[in-house]
Amino acid sequence: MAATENINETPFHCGTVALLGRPNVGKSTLMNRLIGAKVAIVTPKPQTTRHRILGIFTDEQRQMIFVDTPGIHKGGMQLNKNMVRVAYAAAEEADVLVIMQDASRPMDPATRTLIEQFADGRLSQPRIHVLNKVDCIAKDQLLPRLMMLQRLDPGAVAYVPLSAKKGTQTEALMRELTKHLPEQPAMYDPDWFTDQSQRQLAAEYVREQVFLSMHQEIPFQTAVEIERFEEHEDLIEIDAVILVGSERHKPMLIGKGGDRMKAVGTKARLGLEQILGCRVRLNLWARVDEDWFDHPGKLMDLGLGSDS
Ligand SMILES: Nc1nc2c(ncn2[C@@H]2O[C@H](COP(=O)(O)OP(=O)(O)OP(=O)(O)O)[C@@H](O)[C@H]2O)c(=O)[nH]1
Ligand SMILES: [Mg+2]
Repeated sequence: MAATENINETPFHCGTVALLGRPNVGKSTLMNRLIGAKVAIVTPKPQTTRHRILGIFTDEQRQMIFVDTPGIHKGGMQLNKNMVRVAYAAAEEADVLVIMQDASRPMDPATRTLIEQFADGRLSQPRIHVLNKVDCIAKDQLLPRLMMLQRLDPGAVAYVPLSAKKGTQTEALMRELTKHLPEQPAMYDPDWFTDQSQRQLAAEYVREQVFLSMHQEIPFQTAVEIERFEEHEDLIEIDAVILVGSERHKPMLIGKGGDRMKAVGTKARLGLEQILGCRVRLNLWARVDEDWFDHPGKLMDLGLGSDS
């Protein structure tokens, strides 16, 4: 046997990477950027992500299974509690932890507490701190911020400043992550880029548009249920119901003469056609479901239980 037979074979690495942090720091934006597809919805409002979403990146040497998580926050409703539980559970199960913060905002006490919590070594996986949104800060603000992070968590394996939105320095993060992935074969088919079904994507794309078009507390009290998802030869037909938490929110969602719902539907449909790669007919309804966000059973039905 030729001695050189295996010499060029680099071992394959595969593992899970939990993306963790306070709401709105850019976790979903980063995951979409790293895998090159929009599998997680993104809005300027905190608490956009409500359940655990996988985004899978595969090349010749590695498979990275990113786990996007809900932002870690305090909130009194059952939905808030479930979201935070989901984030911590994802952290426990991951091979590598990426703890993100928003560089464009001063380090607030809640972010500091979160970093200290992970730094206490309760979880033994390697930790990488990501300082996101560096496109929004002056260069001279970066070093002091990185030094502060280093002081708060000296045991972390790396501190990476980047812009998820612009895609700057994301390769540096990928290189760092690769070092810490276990050597093992791929877990997912290399063609897969998410664990979400088309149905789940449809619900999320509609919810994204609701979040973008509504103000104040209303988006947080909306959810989307897909009642029909039918694949025809040349199009997918989807019936989706937008749940609102109180009677007074319904007319606000619908808008004058149905304008707002129509706009939500059009934008969601265009996004869905892009990701599903075919024509979509999207029919939307609004329904009042009082306090759905505080009912454990209803949350389970919506895929928002504490293990979602
Ligand atoms: N300027 C700038 N904005 C960013 C960057 N990354 C994310 N954003 C914006 O920050 C907002 C929040 O982004 P998300 O990706 O939804 O944040 P998240 O951490 O997933 O938020 P939750 O799901 O609520 O926990 C959006 O308006 C993004 O466009 C960045 O690198 N630079
Ligand atoms: Mg998110």
